[in-house]
Amino acid sequence: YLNSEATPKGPFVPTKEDYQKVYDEIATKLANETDYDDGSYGPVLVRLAWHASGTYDKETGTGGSNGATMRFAPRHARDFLEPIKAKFPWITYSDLWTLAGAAAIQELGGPTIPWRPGREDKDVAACTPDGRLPDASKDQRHIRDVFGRMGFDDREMVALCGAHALGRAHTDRSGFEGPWDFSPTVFTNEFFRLLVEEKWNQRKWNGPTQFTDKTTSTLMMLPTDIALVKDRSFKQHVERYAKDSDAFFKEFSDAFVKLLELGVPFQSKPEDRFVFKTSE
Ligand code: HIF
Repeated sequence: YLNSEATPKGPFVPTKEDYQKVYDEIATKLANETDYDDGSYGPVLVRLAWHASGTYDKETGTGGSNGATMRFAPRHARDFLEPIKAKFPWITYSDLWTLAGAAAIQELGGPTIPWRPGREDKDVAACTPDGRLPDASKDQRHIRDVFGRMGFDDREMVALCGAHALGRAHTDRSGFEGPWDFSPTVFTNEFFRLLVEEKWNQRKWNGPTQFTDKTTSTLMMLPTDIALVKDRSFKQHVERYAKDSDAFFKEFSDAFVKLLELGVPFQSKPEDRFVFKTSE
């Protein structure tokens, strides 16, 4: 790719500063556009980054964010990022989607998510078969199948699940409804605290099986979320993260960095990752 900043010697090679500019643009747009859901597009960007990455299969080495081959990229997230892609045409979609997820977590008060570029966009032939993303109506065996296929252990699976502190479910998308906690635009360990401290009853409604908190009946847990406290091995990490926010932030960051890098044939080393500056 050649642009105006290209030197006569060769193509434009973006530096950390160039990627920080993309980060800053995402952060500014997140701060300015508060008309969505609970006031932030951040959660939907986190979900985009995870869905782009979560098709990875460690046995075959297929799937993952490299390629931007996700067939059902959610419209809200794509629309949000399209002007940023237009402004920085040198970034690949797969780098942009994952960078946006990392940026959203940092901007919503979460841990830093060190990130590095190197994903290429591929055509539709590289798409993975459908059905690699998890089904929220299932139990702990399914969580272990899906995240085990990506190469995660129990501790990492539970840490990742803390991202459900962000955002909400929508009846017109998944069929489920509601937020997981009272601050769905702030990254916290509330998901774990509520799982442990609240009593969760099955919601009486016509929709799919989901759970609601006894105290306010306004919150939601998916069957896969409740599975985390039904399973003894998972539960010990839920209890630990409910008590220790720092441990959660640290272990979540490590697991999320790993998620965003699955299947990417980087030329760079892990120590070359960029740590972006969060906005003021
Ligand atoms: Fe989610 N997830 N997720 N998820 N997810 C939903 C929404 C979000 C699962 C199911 C759902 C992860 C794992 C799993 C986010 C981030 C992550 C919804 C609701 C469902 C059903 C969608 C809708 O109706 O809009 C299942 C079964 C998972 C495996 C256990 C990750 C760890 C928690 C990997 C992850 O990072 C985010 C953020 C949202 C909120 C999106 C929004 O629009 O607000």
